[in-house]
Amino acid sequence: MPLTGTYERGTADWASEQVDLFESTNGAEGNELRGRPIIVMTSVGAKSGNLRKIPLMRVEHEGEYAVVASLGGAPKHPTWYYNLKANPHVELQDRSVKKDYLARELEGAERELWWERSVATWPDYVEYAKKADRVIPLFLLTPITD
Ligand code: F42
Repeated sequence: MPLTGTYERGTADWASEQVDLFESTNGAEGNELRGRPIIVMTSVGAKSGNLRKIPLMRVEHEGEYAVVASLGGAPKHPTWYYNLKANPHVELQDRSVKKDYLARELEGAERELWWERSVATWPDYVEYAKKADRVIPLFLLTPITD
């Protein structure tokens, strides 16, 4: 069941502009960052209830995706972290394919497995983890198949 609501642009212009390009070309353009693939995730704002769309690095394995709340190693979580905690039903578009997913924050061995997969995709996450004085949260997005 796709998400419905009013799209409210984020305040990171560079990211919102990448969403614009990605969506206007149905994922054919704006689908990379420094040559590495990205996806666009739509979540429901924890406070606004509006739709929030953000580009994230593409970390995929057998139809499931991880999203990494790194925010470039900032000391605080990105606000989308709180959206997923409040509203775990998200949409993810990978190139031209958009599906519904349930987001679950990972811990322990499961988190380690997906952290390795994330770093293999985007090695900068290692630097971000050193810089941030917090444990960078990972969510696993599992397809909703109803
Ligand atoms: N960010 C990552 O954290 N990880 C990545 O792997 C990543 C990859 C990436 C690739 C390409 C690209 O262009 C950007 C990339 N980013 C990545 C940046 C990412 O797209 C986001 O810009 C960044 O993570 C910050 O997300 P944010 O949710 O903190 O957005 C900020 C900029 C924002 O828009 N804030 C709004 C504001 O008004 O301050 C609020 C947004 C929001 O969701 N508000 C909630 C609501 O209710 O609507 C309330 C949330 C709450 O409870 O406070």
